[in-house]
Amino acid sequence: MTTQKELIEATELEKLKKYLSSKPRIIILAHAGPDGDTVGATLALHETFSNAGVDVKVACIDPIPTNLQFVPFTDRMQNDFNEDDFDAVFFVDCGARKMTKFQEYKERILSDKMVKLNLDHHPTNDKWGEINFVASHAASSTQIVFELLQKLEFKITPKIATCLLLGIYTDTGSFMHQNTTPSVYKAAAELMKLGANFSLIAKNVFRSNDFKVLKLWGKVLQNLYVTSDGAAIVGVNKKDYESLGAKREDLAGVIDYINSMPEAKYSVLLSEDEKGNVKASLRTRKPDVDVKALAEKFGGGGHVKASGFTIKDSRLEKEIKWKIVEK
Ligand SMILES: [Mn+2]
Repeated sequence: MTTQKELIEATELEKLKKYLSSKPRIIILAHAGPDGDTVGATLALHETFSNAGVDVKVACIDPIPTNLQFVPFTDRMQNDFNEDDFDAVFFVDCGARKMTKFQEYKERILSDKMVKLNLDHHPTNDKWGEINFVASHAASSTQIVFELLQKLEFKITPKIATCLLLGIYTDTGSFMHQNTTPSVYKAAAELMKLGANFSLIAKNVFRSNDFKVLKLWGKVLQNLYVTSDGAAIVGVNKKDYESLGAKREDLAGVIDYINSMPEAKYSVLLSEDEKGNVKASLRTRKPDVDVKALAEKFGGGGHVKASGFTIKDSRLEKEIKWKIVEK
């Protein structure tokens, strides 16, 4: 049995307890373009902290996506706040402060006058807070929040457990990514024991696609081809999604679906964005193929098995094959 390193450092926990006893007014911030992890983590923190009598609010600059509207407490998420009402910012799931996108409007949140709490699992997070709960070995921020709430002995209700399980589900790709460790399964099991509603999460997040998204995916799959050297390639023009009333974001996940073909050496999804650039997502399931190196040739980057790049001021043309041309 491997012993899993703890996610919460004792010194940081003591600092937080001491700080909370000074009755601060805290604003919890999610990152812009919110995903299941940042939404679940911030709302779970908001609920437990308020139940414990902490003066706390929660905000995200962007609206919560439709498929996450089912999450408990979403009505509390503000898209703005007054800096003077707070003493501290609790950044959640933000590798860098700018990920909240609030800094352009709120200078004080970055200033030294505001105490910064930093809870995150991104490897790039260099612990810039006054109090840090940063663990890159955690699969999700919600996993860190779960451990934090247990250590603070705050009550975890079934709704809070649902928020936390959501982040674990989404950041592990429903337990399919490499970050799915024994401790992830253990946390998920404990959250279910606490009453987390996993079928609600599965139904809304992984088994819910609207008509236009299905039509778009159909179009993408229809246009897919495999090159003579075994690359599965497809391109998506702006008009492909706009004509269906869909958005480029609706393509999220389609690359992993294409990459499910065992015979493909690697997969490439090229798509035009709204700003006149072509974006490429690359995936491979072959142990000897490095798509990061390929992306780097085009000024991009990422991981060995999943990477991407952007070609600015360009569009896609399809004759027999897709090609990227200058605008
Ligand atoms: Mn995350």
